[in-house]
Amino acid sequence: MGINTEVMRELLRVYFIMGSVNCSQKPEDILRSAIKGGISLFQFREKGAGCMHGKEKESLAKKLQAICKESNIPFIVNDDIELAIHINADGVHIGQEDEPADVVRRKIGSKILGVSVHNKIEADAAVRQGADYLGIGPIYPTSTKKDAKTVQGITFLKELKSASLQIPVVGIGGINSKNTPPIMDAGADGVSVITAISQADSPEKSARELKEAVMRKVH
Ligand code: 3NM
Repeated sequence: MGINTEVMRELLRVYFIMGSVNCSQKPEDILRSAIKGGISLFQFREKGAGCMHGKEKESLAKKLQAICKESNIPFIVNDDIELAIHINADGVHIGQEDEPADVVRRKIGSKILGVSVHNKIEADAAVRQGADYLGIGPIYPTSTKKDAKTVQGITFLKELKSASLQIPVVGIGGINSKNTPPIMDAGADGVSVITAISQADSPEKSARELKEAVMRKVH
């Protein structure tokens, strides 16, 4: 485990994820605005058609990392463990297609480790292998992740809650401030979003509304 469980729960409240292809304005501007609105955690996810690679990707990662640092927002890297280690990110988020969580845990030491899971077997394995939090999705339909699994609603979140899993959990997929309440009621510690913030006219306002929706329901 890389981080105190209660601190992790607080960081998951409004978890903003983005890469250059998700942004209609400059990524740096969107991130600054989202931070003003009250996001609690940021993930750099440079994926999808037309995304950056190599040095260009690293350069954007460093710029966004520096912006997060100014505001003490932990900076998580999606999938790219080498990049995360190279730039000394605060953590990594991996899916089931990536290296096993225990292998990643050994590579990253005490950095934050998030794992996407879709059923109880994957969840139990991720916990055993040293995950700090679980990502559960897609809760609602999303067009952002082309290879997203079947929409699962809040069923799996509820199952995890009734299993009394102690690990912090965050919902993902098609989430906005309006459809946040059921996710929190089902036992999530917070919501992670791409479009709701990255494509908003005002990322700041959108982040603030998400935070308000989450805080009304914090357990
Ligand atoms: N992972 P938006 S859904 C990155 O189900 C990601 O694991 C998902 O984007 C999963 O907030 C998703 O725009 C996309 O729907 C989330």
